[in-house]
Amino acid sequence: MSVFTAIDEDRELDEEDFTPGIEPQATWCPGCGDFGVLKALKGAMVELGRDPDETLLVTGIGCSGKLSSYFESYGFHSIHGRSLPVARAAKLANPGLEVVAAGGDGDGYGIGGNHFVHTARENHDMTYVVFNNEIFGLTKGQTSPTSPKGHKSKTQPHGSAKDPIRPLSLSLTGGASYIARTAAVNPNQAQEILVEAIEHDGFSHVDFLTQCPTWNKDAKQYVPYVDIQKNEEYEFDITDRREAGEAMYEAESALYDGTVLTGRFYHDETRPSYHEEKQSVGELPEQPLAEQYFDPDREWERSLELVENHT
Ligand SMILES: Cc1ncc(C[n+]2csc(CCOP(=O)(O)OP(=O)(O)O)c2C)c(N)n1
Ligand code: SF4
Repeated sequence: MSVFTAIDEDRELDEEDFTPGIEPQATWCPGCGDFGVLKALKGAMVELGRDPDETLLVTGIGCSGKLSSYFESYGFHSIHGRSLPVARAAKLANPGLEVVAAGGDGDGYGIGGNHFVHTARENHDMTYVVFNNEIFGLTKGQTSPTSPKGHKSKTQPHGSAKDPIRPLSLSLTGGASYIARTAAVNPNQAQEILVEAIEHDGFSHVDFLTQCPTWNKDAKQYVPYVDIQKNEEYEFDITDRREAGEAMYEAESALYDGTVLTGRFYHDETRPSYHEEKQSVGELPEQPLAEQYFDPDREWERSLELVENHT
């Protein structure tokens, strides 16, 4: 529970509570998959009964990065590829916050790839949502780390010579304790997965397939998709690292051949989070940083002082 809670706890929340009172509420292109992520995230928060003022959404740069402006909660629109270090710092300072980080495939698997692997390795308790549209959207459709081999764009006019990154396998190798893939075209599954990911105590990685009708019209592989949990052919033990790895390998190989396997791939509920580990060896204070300087009687006074000192 955050020390900053201001909302009546008995009140029932709905999606409007996570909708900021600004116009326009989103400037993504018509048909953009990013709308699906926003909708699923709002739905998940309502289902979980999380208050906007107990939640922090940190984003990187890109069309996906705009999510923190379109979602009502504490928000931090950070720099390209750096949402995870910001999110980690905030979570350590105030573990009562529900922290969600988000960004594009270029943001998360390209420029922020190193942070991705190490945040997974340390198992920070947060949810990381990567909008995977297989291109750089905001900068007009250049080849990204998840673009298929041979993908032609202004940056790779003769086609990409590189195999795309395997984000699920990378995440597992890194050490993430919850890994799933979902798609904007499947809002029910997306919401279910986000609920599970947010509830999980540890690093949850959700690779969210999103369509970009403006710059990536060729990406048809999002449909039809298969939910591996609902298809006996793909049965495996989600808690077994080796079996999960094999399922991911299959999913990541099939994606570019047109079979989209979505669902939960790995769930380890036994591994302690970074925060728990550090606290158990006495490396983190009992009282989090955010609470050490919190004085409810002086909150507004201090805010005013801050504003006055910076104007
Ligand atoms: C350090 C840095 N390098 C490059 C850019 C330019 N830039 C802005 S958005 C973007 C691409 C974003 O693509 P992606 O992360 O895939 O997100 P999308 O827009 O597709 O959601 C780039 C390269 C930047 N803002 N900062
Ligand atoms: S450019 Fe693509 S990713 Fe960006 S808002 Fe438009 S459709 Fe969405």
